[in-house]
Amino acid sequence: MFSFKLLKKDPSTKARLGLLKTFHNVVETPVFMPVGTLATVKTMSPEELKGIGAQIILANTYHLYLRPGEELIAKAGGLHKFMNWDRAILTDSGGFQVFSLGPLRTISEEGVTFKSHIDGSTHFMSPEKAVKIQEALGSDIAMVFDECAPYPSEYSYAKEAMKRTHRWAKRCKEAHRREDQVLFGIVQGSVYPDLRVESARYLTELDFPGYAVGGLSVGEPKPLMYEMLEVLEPHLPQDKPRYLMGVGSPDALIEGVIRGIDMFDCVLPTRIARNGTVFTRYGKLVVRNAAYKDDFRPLEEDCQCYTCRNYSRAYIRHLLHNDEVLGIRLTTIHNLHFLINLMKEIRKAIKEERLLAFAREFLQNYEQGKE
Ligand code: PRF
Ligand code: ZN
Repeated sequence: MFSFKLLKKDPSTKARLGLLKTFHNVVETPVFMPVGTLATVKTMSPEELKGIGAQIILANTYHLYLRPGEELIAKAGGLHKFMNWDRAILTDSGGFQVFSLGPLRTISEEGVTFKSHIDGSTHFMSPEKAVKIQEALGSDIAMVFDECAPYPSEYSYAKEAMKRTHRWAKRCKEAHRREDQVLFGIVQGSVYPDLRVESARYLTELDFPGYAVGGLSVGEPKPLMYEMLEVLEPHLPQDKPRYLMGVGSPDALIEGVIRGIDMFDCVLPTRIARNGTVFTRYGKLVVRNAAYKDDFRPLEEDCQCYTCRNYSRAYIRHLLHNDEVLGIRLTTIHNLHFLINLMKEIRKAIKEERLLAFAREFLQNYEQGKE
């Protein structure tokens, strides 16, 4: 039931146009996946998300395991039913979240012992457990439990983390049972080209239905991230989807697509929306700023989103300054629409074999700024 079909490869870049058939819907790639950590894309109803054009969303194993617990979600009939979302869901394994806890965790070959960020209680997460929880959640796509080495990491540590990630990926694969869910592998290796190649080779041999690139966008300079994607590209199978984890700035989405990435997720659009920052074609705009006090233009001229068709910068700024909930809902709608629409334009440009020209123009506008 799950499949990935390559429709077209761009002749002048590594970009790909594809169809990802999940157990709930068919996803057009390249795609951006909004993040719904706690089984909700913050402030958005599923109807609104669909209205914006969201095809697949992400949820987090770590957070849902801690609260409300995967048994409760299974009792509700699974994550889709629990949150009333009938399109695809990808769950991240919790690897990244657990490793981000810093002093609150200890790693062993068996797994990771960590303290809950909610109440300080002690928990243990292993590859087998991460798979079991994701099976209980019932997502369409589950992720292996990996170790994301921080940036910067010494070569020796990055190698050790990568090797452990490989052993854990194998254990995840062996533990995975659900037939209406697929499990993706995660490439690690920090910013070391030989480790990245080794990781791609090892995981490809295990044969996953999709491959994620983890361990990037963790503080390294963007050119280094792009270099890693270029190093990896020839070593990832052509006929499987590739997912760059935790990347969602407009420029990095384009640069990622050009280097052969099909899927992205990031909290960036929803997070910055809640502190009053929005994407525009000419860069980010801090609508909270005094400059927009009596600016009655929409957040972005020509934007077709619900927010821009109906509300002004001045009104949204007023809402945000008074902590009115509608303010962060309106900025969230615009930011998600912006990225989802950008991916739609990218797909159209690939189809029409003008991706490079589109990318050049977009990046020039976005980086040079205006207004
Ligand atoms: N591993 C997992 N989730 C992730 C990452 C990773 O390396 C990243 C890195 N950008 C984001 N989310 N499991
Ligand atoms: Zn808009």
